[in-house]
Amino acid sequence: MAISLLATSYVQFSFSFFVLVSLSLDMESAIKTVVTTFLTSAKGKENLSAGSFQKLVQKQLGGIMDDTKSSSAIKEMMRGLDENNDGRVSFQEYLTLVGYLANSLSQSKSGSSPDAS
Ligand SMILES: *[C@@H]1O[C@H](CO)[C@@H](O)[C@H](O)[C@H]1NC(C)=O
Ligand SMILES: [Ca+2]
Repeated sequence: MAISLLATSYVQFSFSFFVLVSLSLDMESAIKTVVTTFLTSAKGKENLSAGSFQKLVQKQLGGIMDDTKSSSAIKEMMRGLDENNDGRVSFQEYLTLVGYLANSLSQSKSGSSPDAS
């Protein structure tokens, strides 16, 4: 009896441990994707050119953002991200976009998005 109870809690423990591990691996791979997406798009350079940024947004963010088909909308967004106004998107500036998207996602999931009337 005691053994089977222990066994049950062990199974539960390893199950929740497994869930925890797979969740964190999920997050790890998401972070790696964020980094490699930038590096691949930058093609060895430190910052993204306007053209590379546009391709990145069109290829990777069409499902999460509106207006990714409009190159003028992407240019406008890039101007907003380009804090030092050098016409390029640095890794930090790119993270601003990632953070903005993550924030919008969490607001729409919790139902407190301003445009979710
Ligand atoms: C890339 O951007 C960073 C930060 O904006 C800047 O310090 C650096 O000089 C830039 N590098 C190139 C190659 O343009
Ligand atoms: Ca910049």
